[in-house]
Amino acid sequence: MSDTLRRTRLDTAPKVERPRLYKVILVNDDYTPRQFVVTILKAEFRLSEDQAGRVMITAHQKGSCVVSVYPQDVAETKATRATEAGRAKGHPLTFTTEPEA
Ligand code: TYC
Repeated sequence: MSDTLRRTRLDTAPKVERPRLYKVILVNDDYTPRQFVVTILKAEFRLSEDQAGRVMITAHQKGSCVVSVYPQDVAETKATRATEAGRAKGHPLTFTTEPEA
């Protein structure tokens, strides 16, 4: 390798940016049973019973609640799977995603 190339590489600061994270958001509705929401939060997002209960009640009272943050593809896959699990049982339960700050 030429000196010119070597110097260029050493002078270049490594640009390793962390991928942007996406929030998965639980949206309240008037129909999905509370216990079903908790079950989905535990199964799809690996929340404990306590965490799932708190996230569910926050969404119920405030309209929505951040469940967790993940890289974009993971966030979208989990939101879709969790929403479809509700649809499969006839519930309007909805999870959305949005970029973190
Ligand atoms: N509001 C629902 C009820 O009273 C429970 C619920 C909570 C549904 C949170 C969705 O994201 C939700 N049965």
